[in-house]
Amino acid sequence: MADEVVLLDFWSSPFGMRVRIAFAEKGIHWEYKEEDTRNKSPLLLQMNPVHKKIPVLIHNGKPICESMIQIQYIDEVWSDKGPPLLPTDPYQRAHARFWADYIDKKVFECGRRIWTTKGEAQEAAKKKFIEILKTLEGELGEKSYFGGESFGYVDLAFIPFYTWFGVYESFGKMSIEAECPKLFSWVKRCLEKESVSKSLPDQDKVYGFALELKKALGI
Ligand code: GS8
Repeated sequence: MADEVVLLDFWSSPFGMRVRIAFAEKGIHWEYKEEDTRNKSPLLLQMNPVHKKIPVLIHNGKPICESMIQIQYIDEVWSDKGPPLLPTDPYQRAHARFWADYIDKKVFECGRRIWTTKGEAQEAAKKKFIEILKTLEGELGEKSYFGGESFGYVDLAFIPFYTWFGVYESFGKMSIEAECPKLFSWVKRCLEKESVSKSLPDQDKVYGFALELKKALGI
């Protein structure tokens, strides 16, 4: 029986982008279902009753929630397809999970504060955001990718936020490339991969979306 793979997603979600890249890396055929996160479908509420958030991966009718858990699931279920996303060594796996968790706890929320606040709150968010990026840049060091020579789990966790860099830079009036040049070289290296470039939306489109969202939220 052919696998039925469905992703409930929203185009500008960095979390959804992670899963799209993982599918591309593994060469998996999947069906994209766009959700309206302000008018959630009965399917989304049924498949993710706890968080009610996208992305949701539905594999042969069974839901898997939370993007990094989905990535690990994809790596385990389709271990015979494409390159491995997580390292095999337990210590290296733990290390990769630590950095993906750091990204999850820090990047989205601090980035959101840059484009949704003003004045002192915005300045504090900008300062914190650069600190977070510099920490990630330190972890990357001289390596090509976070895990070493090949693209993997931590790269996948972080690269989707590149599509939001234009939003952070415009609203925060800052240059991420000037602050973190080595991290920016890593971004360019990731974008050279077709699995990444083809899975990510245009920065301008994301910027337009953030503008609309600000208006809609009245901020
Ligand atoms: C985050 C998903 C999320 O925030 C993951 O999958 O990694 N930890 C989760 N999804 C958002 C869209 S992206 O901004 C979402 O579905 N929001 C709808 C809501 O909060 O009601």
